[in-house]
Amino acid sequence: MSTMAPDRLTPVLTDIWDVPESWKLSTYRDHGGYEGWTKALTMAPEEIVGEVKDSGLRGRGGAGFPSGLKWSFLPKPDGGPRYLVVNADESEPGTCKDIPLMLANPHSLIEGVAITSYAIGGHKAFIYLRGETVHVYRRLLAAVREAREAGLIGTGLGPNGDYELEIVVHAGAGAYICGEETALLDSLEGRRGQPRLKPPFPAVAGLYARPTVVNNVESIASVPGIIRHGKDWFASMGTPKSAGHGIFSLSGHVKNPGQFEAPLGITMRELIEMAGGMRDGHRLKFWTPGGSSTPILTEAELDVPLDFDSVGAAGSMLGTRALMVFDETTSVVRVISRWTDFYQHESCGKCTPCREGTYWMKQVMHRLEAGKGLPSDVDLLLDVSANIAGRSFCALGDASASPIQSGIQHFRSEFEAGTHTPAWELFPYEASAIF
Ligand code: L3W
Ligand code: SF4
Repeated sequence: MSTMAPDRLTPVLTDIWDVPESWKLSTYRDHGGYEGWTKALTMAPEEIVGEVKDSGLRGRGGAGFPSGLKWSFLPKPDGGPRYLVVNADESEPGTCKDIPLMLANPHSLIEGVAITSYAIGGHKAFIYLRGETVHVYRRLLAAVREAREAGLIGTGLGPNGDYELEIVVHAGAGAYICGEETALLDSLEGRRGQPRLKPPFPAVAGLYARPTVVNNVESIASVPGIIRHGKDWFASMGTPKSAGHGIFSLSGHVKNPGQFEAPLGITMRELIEMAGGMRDGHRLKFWTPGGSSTPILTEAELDVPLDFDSVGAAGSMLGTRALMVFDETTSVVRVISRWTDFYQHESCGKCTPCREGTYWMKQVMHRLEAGKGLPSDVDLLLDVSANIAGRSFCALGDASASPIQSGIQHFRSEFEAGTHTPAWELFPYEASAIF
């Protein structure tokens, strides 16, 4: 189910989600599907890149990097292959937008893959999916088959019949780190998924060391609308530096959790209203803008526009717009302890600060949760997290530190409540008194 912000925008990504059999090619085509692809095939590839660049589309996978700019980083064609890889490894705690999108309207992604591949001069594209989501895997496979049978992908495409495109759907083995783009590429190549050193960025040396564009599902699914309706249409939504619309996934203590499509720049207060408000008789305690990886915020930030710059200025990150809502019944220590378990489990082990640091943070969080922490534990957490953030090989390390640091910043007393004064400090003795 998707819900639109009233009077804010005509639904775009979620427009047919509630139509019966929305995932079928016929349904998508009845609602203008593949018109963007037909139009794109009459355009020069560089014209498409320019259109997406000027639309202001920024990556929807968390980092917000300008999509058209990323495509333009690809070196000039040298006759060798170049690839589009779609990052469909959605697994950020709280994020639930790419999987519903692929289930409800897989053809919007496939159309975006076709347009993007054509724009970058690629003939083979991969959709790297989280392995556990078998139902999504089947739906994508069926949709790719439908598109191939309808002559929308495959061979003999375009007015001159000289363009061809193959789409491969690949199911990973289910590791959060494989959402990091270079770990994803290693995994796709058949290796253990661990991040690569950047630069070189994938745009220069990606899959099989060839130029590769890696984009999130929602970024790619936004491309058909831009081509169909034009860059100005897209840029007219959102804010000047965070253009367009996006899917916000709300979970937790609201009355109607779910996906809400809205222009970037909408506020959390408005989104909570769209979700029916907080549970009856309860009030907001804290929330996350982009899942557990982004510093938590409180009631004070309810009116911050949810765009890349404003959320950054408020001390957090827009990230994947995974808005987890917690009311006053929630123990902040317990929540952050669960998230720390997650990061410790998902740490790939490649670098020491993250591998060791997440382990120690987990031990300390468990002590505090059980009310058996030492008085020095809160400062110890700050010390360990400061030695992970900015010192790890990839963003997972930084992400593991952010809930602890922001949690202590906002709710230090709750962490301190989990400490106790050890017996040896309550009853100090001089060793000389015994011997
Ligand atoms: C060429 C340059 N390309 C940057 C490209 C780069 C990548 C994109 C963004 O992390 C965030 C992270 C999570 N030449 C380039 C260049 N690029 N400079 O631009 O790169 P970057 O490094 O800013 O971010 P990232 O490594 O992609 C993503 C946050 O998202 N996050 C996590 C989301 C989790 C999921 C999931 O569940 N799968 O998406 C949530 O907030 O913490 O900060 O393509 O190659 N000079
Ligand atoms: Fe692996 Fe963590 Fe280091 Fe990233 S920060 S490379 S996940 S150990």
